[in-house]
Amino acid sequence: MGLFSGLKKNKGDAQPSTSSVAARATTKEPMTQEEIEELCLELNKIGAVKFGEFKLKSGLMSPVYVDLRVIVSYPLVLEQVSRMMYSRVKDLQFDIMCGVPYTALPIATCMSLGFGLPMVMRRKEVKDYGTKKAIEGAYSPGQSCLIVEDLVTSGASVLETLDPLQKEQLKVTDVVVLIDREQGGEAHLQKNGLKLHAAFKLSAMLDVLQKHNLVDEALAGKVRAFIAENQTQLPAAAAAAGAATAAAAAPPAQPKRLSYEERAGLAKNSVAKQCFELMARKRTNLAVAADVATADEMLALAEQTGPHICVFKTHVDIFDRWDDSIAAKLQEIASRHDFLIFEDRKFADIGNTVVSQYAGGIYKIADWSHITNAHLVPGPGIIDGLKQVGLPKGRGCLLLAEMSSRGTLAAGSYTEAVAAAAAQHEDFVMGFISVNPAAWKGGPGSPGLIHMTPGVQLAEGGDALGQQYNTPASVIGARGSDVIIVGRGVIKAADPAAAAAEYKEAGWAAYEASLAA
Ligand code: 5BU
Repeated sequence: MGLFSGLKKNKGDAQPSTSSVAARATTKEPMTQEEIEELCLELNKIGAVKFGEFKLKSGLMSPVYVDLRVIVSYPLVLEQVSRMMYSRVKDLQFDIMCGVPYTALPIATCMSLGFGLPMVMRRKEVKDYGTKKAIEGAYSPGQSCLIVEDLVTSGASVLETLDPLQKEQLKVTDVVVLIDREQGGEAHLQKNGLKLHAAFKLSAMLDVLQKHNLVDEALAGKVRAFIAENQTQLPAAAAAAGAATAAAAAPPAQPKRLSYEERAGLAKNSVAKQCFELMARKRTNLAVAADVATADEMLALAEQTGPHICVFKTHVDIFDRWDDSIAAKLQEIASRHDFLIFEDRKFADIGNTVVSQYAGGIYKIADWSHITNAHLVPGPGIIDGLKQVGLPKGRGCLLLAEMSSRGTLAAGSYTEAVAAAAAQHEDFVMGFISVNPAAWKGGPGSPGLIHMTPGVQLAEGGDALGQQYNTPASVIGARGSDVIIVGRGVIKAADPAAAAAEYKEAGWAAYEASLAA
């Protein structure tokens, strides 16, 4: 094949030339339409791109599956992929190419061999920064560099590669990818001064497979809806990397924070909508955690703090007495003072069990608590179970994405999986218990979802059993949450009503400051 003739032709080049790629191109012709369709079918056949019903690692179902790592095992496909990607950039002027580690490295290597394009490599290991070169290979400042990537979703990994290239004073204006998932990556790259050249758009691959009767109309519709509903936001770190280094272009504006009123209009769960509306109406983002010893104290606290709060959070299993009249009294206070009730039950069992736990038992939580919460440890079946009970009653569920306690395991990929699960169930999932949603890899998620954060006091610190406290300003400001949950800061105060008023002021001031920022 042409690849190997190209290899022979360029074998003797010890130093990369600085002439344009067009001048160096081998005899290979760009691909014909027929070849393009064949390649698409081939990628499907080897399992690199599939449409159907796939269970993701997070347990969620997706109608699309893309894993291009498998290409390395099919040399002919790899050669065709590199040829097709080359055909998209053959008219561009650049001196060198850089593959994004890892999956795109063999593709970039293949393009390099096939078309005589000098290549550099980016080290992925961040720890090596400073001690070893971030970019390996022969290059000089001022040269132009094409980024080669296999798949673009948000564009984050391309931006991670852009940063070290620009630090070496390489000029980067173009990116070539095999597949654009059409989930916002092109726009994010454009904001960072990069033009995306995609060999395939995911929807075009879908068209080819549909034409060949490998995907039916219904499935194609599902895939299109999935693409539309799963538009990405750029991770904060990647956006910052791009902003810091993107040439003279204006830094990409962080999306302006939306007001609670605006978010009420975007909420899909009825309690999330009520909560945003209530917060705006009452000018409070304070939830009080009623961790008091008896039901009577709990009711008294609801009366005292009711005027200052949007949510009253309970742990009713602390009390030695519970009956329906206590629930009725709490509901009456809630409606008089205009707040929502949140039983912090933290469900964590299989779907079938939580149905009974949520609906029945002594507490019958679903009957009186507007909001409850759940861990995603059992998998998405827990959401389905709770939803079966709660949705007909107009309830909302918060998923525990992070916890405030030291050493929590709810972090990293677990938090990401929770965010993804919420996006799939926005009718019942109203938001998250979170601690630092601004730092989440995919951002804080849909603006219709609400973030509530425990571990809040007026001064930072913690308790002897692992609780960690942040201030209202940090929680609502830098950490990007919506609701502060305060327990001991209010209930242990000499005057809980006055303390609630103070937290209300602090939380609201932080919210207004973040809107103005
Ligand atoms: P504190 O007194 O403000 O520390 O009370 C915090 C409340 O929030 C308490 O009811 C906890 O059970 C609850 N909480 C928490 O502190 N951290 C978490 O990650 C979650 C709940 Br979830």
